Amino acid sequence: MSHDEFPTDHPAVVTCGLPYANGDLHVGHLRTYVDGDALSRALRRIGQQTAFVCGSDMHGTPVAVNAAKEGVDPREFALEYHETYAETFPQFNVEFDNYGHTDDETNTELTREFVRSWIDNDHVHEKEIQVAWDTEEDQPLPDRYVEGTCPYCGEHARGDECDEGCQRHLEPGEIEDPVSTLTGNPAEYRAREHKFLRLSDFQEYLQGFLDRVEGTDNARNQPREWIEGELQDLCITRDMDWGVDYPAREDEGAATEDLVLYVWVDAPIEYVASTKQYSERVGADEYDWEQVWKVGGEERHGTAWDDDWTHEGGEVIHVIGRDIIQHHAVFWPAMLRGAGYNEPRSILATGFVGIDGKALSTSRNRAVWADEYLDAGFHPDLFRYYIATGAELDTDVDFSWDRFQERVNGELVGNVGNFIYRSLLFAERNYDGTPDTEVSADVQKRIAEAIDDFETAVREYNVRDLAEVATALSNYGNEYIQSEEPWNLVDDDPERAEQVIRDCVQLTKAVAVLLQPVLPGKAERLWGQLDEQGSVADVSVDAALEAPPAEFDEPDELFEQVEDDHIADLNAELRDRVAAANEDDEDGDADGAEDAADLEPLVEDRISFEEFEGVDMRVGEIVTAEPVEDADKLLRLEVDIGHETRQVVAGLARLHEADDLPGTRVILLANMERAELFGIESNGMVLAAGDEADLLTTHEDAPLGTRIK
Ligand code: B3M
Ligand code: ZN
Repeated sequence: MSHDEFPTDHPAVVTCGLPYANGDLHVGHLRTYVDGDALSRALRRIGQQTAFVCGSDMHGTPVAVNAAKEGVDPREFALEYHETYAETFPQFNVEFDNYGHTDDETNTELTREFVRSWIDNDHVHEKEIQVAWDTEEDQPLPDRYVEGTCPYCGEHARGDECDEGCQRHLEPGEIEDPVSTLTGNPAEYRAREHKFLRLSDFQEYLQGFLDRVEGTDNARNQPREWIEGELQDLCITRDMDWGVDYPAREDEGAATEDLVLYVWVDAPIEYVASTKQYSERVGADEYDWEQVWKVGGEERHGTAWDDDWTHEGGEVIHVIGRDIIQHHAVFWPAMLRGAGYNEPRSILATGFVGIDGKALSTSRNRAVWADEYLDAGFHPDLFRYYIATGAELDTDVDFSWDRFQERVNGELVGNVGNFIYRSLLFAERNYDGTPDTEVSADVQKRIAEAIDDFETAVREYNVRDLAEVATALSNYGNEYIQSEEPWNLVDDDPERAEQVIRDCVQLTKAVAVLLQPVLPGKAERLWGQLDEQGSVADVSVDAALEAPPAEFDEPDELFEQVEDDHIADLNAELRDRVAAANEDDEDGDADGAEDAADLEPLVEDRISFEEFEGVDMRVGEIVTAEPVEDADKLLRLEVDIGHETRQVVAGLARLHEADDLPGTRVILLANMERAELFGIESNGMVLAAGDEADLLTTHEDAPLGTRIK
């Protein structure tokens, strides 16, 4: 059973992962919202009824911990960030139809309904578990109050997520070597009663769900591994004050009074609550949230959907960061199903944003902040274009001011802006607007192809292609006008000149329509330059083929050149900031302790020369370097060590650009035990120093394969 092609007869909702209301937004956060916004606009362009909703994530330890650091009440703290976000998104032309928050009444009420319905349907049970405890503070340590080692991959992890390693969700009590983030002391484990959602009730259902869900490959494939074997129960309560109270039944007793719901319970329910608020505002006749989320509701509950699944609800499309796939592709569908709600049609998990070839790091202040971008005076659409077209949706994008300048100047100013300006200026000067003739068959056909490509891109959720359809069309226009040289034709062959300009004005209009999802502000301005009535946000893609107004005024340039000086200043600012953050670390700043070049103590035990001789290190040269699918940190390398070329999997992806590595001379530990990482054999180890993986090398030209002694 597959889904109907867009546009369907059902309303759609596009949602974006909710930002925790706990700090400033940077370009890494913005990616998901830009992609979600562009996709929702594109769906509308092809005639799909679509709402675009989101809200701030107000609860949980991410908010509580940061509020406590500032000594403020978490509600007050979160509300302030919520308001900032609500203002910032539109400044990037990210325009939600509704932007709520998880602490508002619609959401808290709906959350209680969900949980009660799981209880009524016998999916919730109570269990005694071990929770981390700080003995000095004498308090429990939920989630971000504790850190330790991930039991699945051995990386350093937070209490409820392996954020630096395998990205898995961790249940209370699972983390190894727990340490309190409050005091830095090792934590103890203590027994507590908690409530659990029995995910194993949904095991078979989830198999079926993963077979039919659409979206990016990472979101559809990674969860398969997580649902192998019996699914672990999901602990849905926490020992905390800040959050939605657990909606206990009378017979559940007083023990539940201190429990709030785990933040990942009420957070995704905000997708539904925000849709509901939108629907209540515009009226159910215009947009009915129940039709999207509830169709099939109660009576469906308890029946196996795997075989007889039919699509009755609306089209629910989640755009999220790729670190929260498990929550959306495993927990959330089970939560929905357990309460009789409709399931997501698609999950799009976006890649991360790096800065200048390295991972974005807020602790090192290696980030470009939302405010900083806006203060630099650049139009939001330039950033949107860069991010949306910088890579496929599920792949990481690197942000650098240099590349930003290069792409804006080359693609937007040089290609799109240039074509539009010369076409409209020529049209206005010679014909006061659109020449009075029909579009040529060739150009008509070329635009029709672009519309097809656009529709395909939307159906494949390919935001990158969406924008590129318009730039490719403009490229075509540039070549066309260049080869026809209408400026020479006006006197020699006025009819031909008229034809060429008529075509170019049509191409300009088509560019405005097709560019709109990714560059909504610029498209609107272009629409105005053509003296079109109404908003380009209200037309369908077919408008690309409709005649432009007969008259319009002289245009002005749509895009401005980004100047070298400006970019040099921004680069210097970023460099100084990163350097200052590193210095703070070296001064022993407590917050940055993880980043400081903490020298490990020298190893006391001496080894014999024979033991050293057992270590076979060779001079090598990296021949190829490429990312490893689904492993953010890893690169697959081929290293030439004279005798042979070795395949090595190395944790360099966040610290080195794969493209820069070939040709680099390195030292390879050649008799390292073989290992298998993400299904790839690693036959050796590349030596590197420190957190930045400074690669060891030789300084003269010892031949490849030379042994290090
Ligand atoms: N607030 C942010 C994150 O983990 C988290 C998302 C909730 S989406 C329902 O990326
Ligand atoms: Zn892990």
